[in-house]
Amino acid sequence: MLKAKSLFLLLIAATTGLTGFAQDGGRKIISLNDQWEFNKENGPVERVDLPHTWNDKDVLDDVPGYYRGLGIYKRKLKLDESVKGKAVFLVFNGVAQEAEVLVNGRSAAKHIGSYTRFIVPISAYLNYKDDVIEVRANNRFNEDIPPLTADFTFFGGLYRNVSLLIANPVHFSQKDHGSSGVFITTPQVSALTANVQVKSTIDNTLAVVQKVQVTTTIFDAKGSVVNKQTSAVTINKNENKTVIQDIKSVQKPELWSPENPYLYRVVTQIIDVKTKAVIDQVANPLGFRWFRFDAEQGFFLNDKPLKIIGASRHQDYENRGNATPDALQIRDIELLKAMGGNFLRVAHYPHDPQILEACDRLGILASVEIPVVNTITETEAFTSNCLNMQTEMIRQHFNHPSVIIWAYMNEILLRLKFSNDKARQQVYFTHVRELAQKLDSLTRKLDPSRYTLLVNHGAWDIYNKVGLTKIPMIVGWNLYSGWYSGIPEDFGKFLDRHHKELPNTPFMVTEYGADADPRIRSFSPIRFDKSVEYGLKFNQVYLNAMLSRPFVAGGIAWNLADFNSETREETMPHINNKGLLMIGRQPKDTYFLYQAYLLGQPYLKITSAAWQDRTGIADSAALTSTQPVQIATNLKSAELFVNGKSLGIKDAVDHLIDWQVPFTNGKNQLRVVSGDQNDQAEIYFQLQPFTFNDNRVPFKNINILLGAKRFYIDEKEHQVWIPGQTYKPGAWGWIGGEPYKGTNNRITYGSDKNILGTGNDPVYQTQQVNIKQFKFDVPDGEYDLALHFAELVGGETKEALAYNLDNNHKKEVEEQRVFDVSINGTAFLPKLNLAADFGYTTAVKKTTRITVQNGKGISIDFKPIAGKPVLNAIQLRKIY
Ligand code: GCB
Repeated sequence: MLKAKSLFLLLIAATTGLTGFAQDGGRKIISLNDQWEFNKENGPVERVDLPHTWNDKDVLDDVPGYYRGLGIYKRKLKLDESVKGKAVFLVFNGVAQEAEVLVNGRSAAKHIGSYTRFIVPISAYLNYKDDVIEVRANNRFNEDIPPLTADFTFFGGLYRNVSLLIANPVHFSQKDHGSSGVFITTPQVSALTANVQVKSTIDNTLAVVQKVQVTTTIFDAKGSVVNKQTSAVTINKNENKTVIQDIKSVQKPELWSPENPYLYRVVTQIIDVKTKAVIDQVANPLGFRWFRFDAEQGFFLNDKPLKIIGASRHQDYENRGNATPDALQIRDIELLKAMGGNFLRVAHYPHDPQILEACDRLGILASVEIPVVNTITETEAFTSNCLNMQTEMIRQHFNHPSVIIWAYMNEILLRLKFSNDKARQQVYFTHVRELAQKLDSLTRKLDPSRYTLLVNHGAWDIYNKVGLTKIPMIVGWNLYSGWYSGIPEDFGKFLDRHHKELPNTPFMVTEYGADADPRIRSFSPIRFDKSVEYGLKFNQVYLNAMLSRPFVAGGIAWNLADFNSETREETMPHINNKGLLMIGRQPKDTYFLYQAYLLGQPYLKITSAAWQDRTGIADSAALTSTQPVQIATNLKSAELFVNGKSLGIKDAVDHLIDWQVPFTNGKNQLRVVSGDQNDQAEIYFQLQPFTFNDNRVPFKNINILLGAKRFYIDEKEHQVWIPGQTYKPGAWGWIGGEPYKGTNNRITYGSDKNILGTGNDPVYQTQQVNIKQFKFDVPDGEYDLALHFAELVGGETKEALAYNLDNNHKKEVEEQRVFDVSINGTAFLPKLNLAADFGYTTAVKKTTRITVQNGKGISIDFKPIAGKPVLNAIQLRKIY
């Protein structure tokens, strides 16, 4: 019965993010990621491998929403007779979000919640011949399961690793909330000596008493045994027994920290007393560290002050939804480390186990939270699901030295329910407070060694009134002054307010960020323009404010990378652009800014080097166009060379240096130097003539945005769009009208609506309203002209979305808009009615070839018939 011989020849072991095992360790873990059949309810069957989501494609289209329903996965299990008598389990690292597991058609288990592991014992259902597993996963809306609403997409599916665990009948408990069954703490720890406590629970599934030994061995990073303890244990039949081992006085433990993430390995074994065979074995990480939060002085790790600076992360990836393979998950933590970050907020739900393992290895501190976001449901089922998720999270991730905080609520009063019924609202607030209190108490009980955290948005009064700032050990504030409201400089005032009014409560800035679409650049950045440049300014102000205030324990950027959020529209529909990295993890300029702020070694980087194709209008009568170039550095000063010529040495201000660079037509070599550091970039510049009669600057083509002060780089078609200008004789520009300013007093930049029928939304999201004319004073020749329009006003009133910049969503006052467009006096688009002819917020592109003759240039006239004519963008290309 307790034979340790390897019996599972057909099966190949693979990584699972589960605790380790050894070949002779009595258990086998085999990946079941391959060979699944999948179908949506009533849909066609396809062959898939895991990780898999059924929403990876339908979040990419222009159609709002995504499939939220049932998905059915089936797979054969090839087990032979030799497995009979073993304890066989299916281990699911995460299924979104309700799951039922059937074995040979019989229901073996159900699980609620997308983000935690569950383990299903299946021995009782197996025939060891032609076993079939079926997983019925459902990501429908269920009011009893958090998250109810949130600014991220609730992908469905078997989106994390699945494995088979074959254990002996006596094994470390698989019944404890998906945990390893072994829990490690360091009740006493200092640089001189430490005590380790190992609590293991063993299941005896046999109908006979078992006498075993439990042996715990601590190995150092080199593999040498540091300490070992063996306990004799007798376990009654069908008993579940907990063994506590106190390993005293580990001398001079090497401490774990971000600079030196020294990991020990704790291997716990169940050993057959008679045969000395290892019946079961698990390994867990161990880091020796201690920490505290202080309301006055911030955070301390191993008694040394440490400013927490890091980022939050969502688990999805470009084109893959949440089905992100292990290697890409781990790479995120490497990118965070390479940025100089020391903290990961695992938001807004527990991530794949690989994430915290990587944090342990790389020295990234972490907080983990359950997905109770925005609102709660006042039912017992909701409460019990929350408590269960919190328990699963803590039990499953308990042994990670990187984890220092358990959190449980995010911006729970973001949308105030029952605003029209104050009495009812008070009842709701009471329920919220009670749920917070329950989660906090549970957390302190399950893990007294870590801190609890509750995260609020910047509405100071309401969180204090409801009492949510009194419950957790640390308060988190998600602050967006200078984005959703106010100016970046308000941020510091908020920090000071907390310090003054809650002087005994440690706090962190758990979120801050501004959208930055890397395709958008601006030389006069303003709020909501989505430019990378605004993002840089915003982050500078925030970093300075936090770094200069010791009482701020830390700041956590929102977000490490852009992520899917189906309900968002804006310049990149369905994506939240607050990442320091893009959704495919390419760095944005803001990522480089963080490196400049945080890295210890000398750092020098041309931030916009990735913007390789630029265009701009020649400085009057010159053969250059002057545009800014920025570098990020932690050095005092640097010198910039353009095509070998020095532009002088400049000092860094808040880790950035700006130069005004006179770009010439064609290739421009940039080289920045400081001491022995340097960085280079090659920028291809297309010079636009200041006036068309300047033969030294031949005109090729120009792409112009109207109503915009931003540049837009269409990386797919390699087109750079520049902001429009008022008409200048001899050159080009618009006459008449004003930039679109939104409706209902929305404070947006242009429109924040998804423009249908294009991936180039920014081309259509701004416009000149009431335009009279657009002129190009080009010389005679053949030209291709393209006019771009979109009706930005009207259309369906969407449900108010908490996060879209426009959360006003009043029905817009539509006015009839009909106008004639003529080119050089000839009708081109008579009686154009964008809404009626093409639909609201739909990209309309009209092109034509024009012969310019008799020195007349091009003049496009807009004549209103009803309402005000508009033009969103215009392109001109000279053919010959
Ligand atoms: C928040 C939320 C987060 C959003 C973020 C944003 O406060 O906690 O889920 O994604 O703001 O970008 O608006």
